[in-house]
Amino acid sequence: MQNNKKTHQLNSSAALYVQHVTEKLARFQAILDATGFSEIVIGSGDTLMQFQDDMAYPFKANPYFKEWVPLNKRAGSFLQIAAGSSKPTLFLLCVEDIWHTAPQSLPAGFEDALNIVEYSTIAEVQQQLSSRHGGTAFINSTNSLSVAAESWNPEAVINQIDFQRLAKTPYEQDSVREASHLAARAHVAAYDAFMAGCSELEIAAAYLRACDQSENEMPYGIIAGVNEHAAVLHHHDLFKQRQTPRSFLLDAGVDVRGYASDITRTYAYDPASEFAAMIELLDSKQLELCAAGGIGKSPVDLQILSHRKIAEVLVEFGVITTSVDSAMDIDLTATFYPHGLGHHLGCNVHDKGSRFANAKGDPLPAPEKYPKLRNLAPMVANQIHTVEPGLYFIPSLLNKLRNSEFADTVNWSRINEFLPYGGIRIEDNIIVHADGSLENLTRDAFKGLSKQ
Ligand SMILES: [Mn+2]
Repeated sequence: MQNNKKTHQLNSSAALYVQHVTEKLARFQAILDATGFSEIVIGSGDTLMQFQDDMAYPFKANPYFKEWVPLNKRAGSFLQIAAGSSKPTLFLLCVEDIWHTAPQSLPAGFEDALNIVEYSTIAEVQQQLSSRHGGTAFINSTNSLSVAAESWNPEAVINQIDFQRLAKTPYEQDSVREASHLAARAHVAAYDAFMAGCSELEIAAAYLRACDQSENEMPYGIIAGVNEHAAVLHHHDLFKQRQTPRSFLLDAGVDVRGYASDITRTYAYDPASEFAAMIELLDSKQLELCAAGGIGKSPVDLQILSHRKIAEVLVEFGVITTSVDSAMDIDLTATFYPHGLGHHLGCNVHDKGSRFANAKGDPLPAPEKYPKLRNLAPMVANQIHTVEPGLYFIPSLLNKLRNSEFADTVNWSRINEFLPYGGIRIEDNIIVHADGSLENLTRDAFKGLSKQ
């Protein structure tokens, strides 16, 4: 029974993959037409050696390659997308190697979408490059095919590729959906480890075991903050010492076929604590923010709305002593919520393309109040977004506030009560469907599990 189910899943993702490649071919044909090149060749990247050592850094294929081919461990591969061709050609490096395990291969059925050529020297790939007018645009971290400088990562091509990425194919959506299911299960295992009093490193080990992945396979480093560490936005340096548990923030995803889920949950050890109530209120605000998205909605407007929601939580818990409106006027929430509401998600965890006004790559201006905001373009159909408001008690930012003219707009004794809990972030991944509906991949993935 189990086997049948597995076979069915493979078949359906292979069918989706064939459809994905067809759709990407049409989009890249438009890029070739717009930029005048006769082909685009994308390299997966090269193995990078550590300085003065015979050890390599862990290899990860770049997102431009992963967008086409789910081989994220295969260095030295090239995908050739030629104008007018019905299939892209995948060049795979195949040399005798007694030191390493056999290289990663494509999932069953995926090879139908590609012409596959095995090569042993780079000259064999170079011989296949287009000699037609317009020539080859080559996308890779190094110019390993020795194309002319102006044809290596041409900005016009890169911008067009980034822009078309905004709308995700059904295959891409399915990959992030599957990555959400795997990650949700692992989040619950991590929660159980936290409640058992485990160290941050032990919690991360429980997470990896539950999703059956290695640390190098994670789409980004696991952020697992117990107690005050929940206030460190990217707490990657996980502690080995066990601590008396109060709070726990876990930001971790899973990679499926090169596509990431990106999920954050925050838990209180004591469900009767005020911090638990604060998490619950922020959770309801986060759901309101998820529902506020949609086709044509501006991430900038949502960013402003998210600051209002954070102000509402701070007022409710007596952390700030001003009204929501005056907190917005003096930008008081920036002390407690110093990051963006979310980002576009895909084969880059922070996927590209959402800063552009058009396919040419003309930049959209960031709002004056949030100059670092990267998510600027109105949402489009089939885009995947993260929604991740946060509320933290970060000592360095609080010290700045204490030394500012607005020091008396907060209740410092309340802040001292919450400081030992670090902070809260709740992050879901949402598909904005073409029919206007919103699919919350993360909430769906947690349904039926023992912890949400
Ligand atoms: Mn995120």
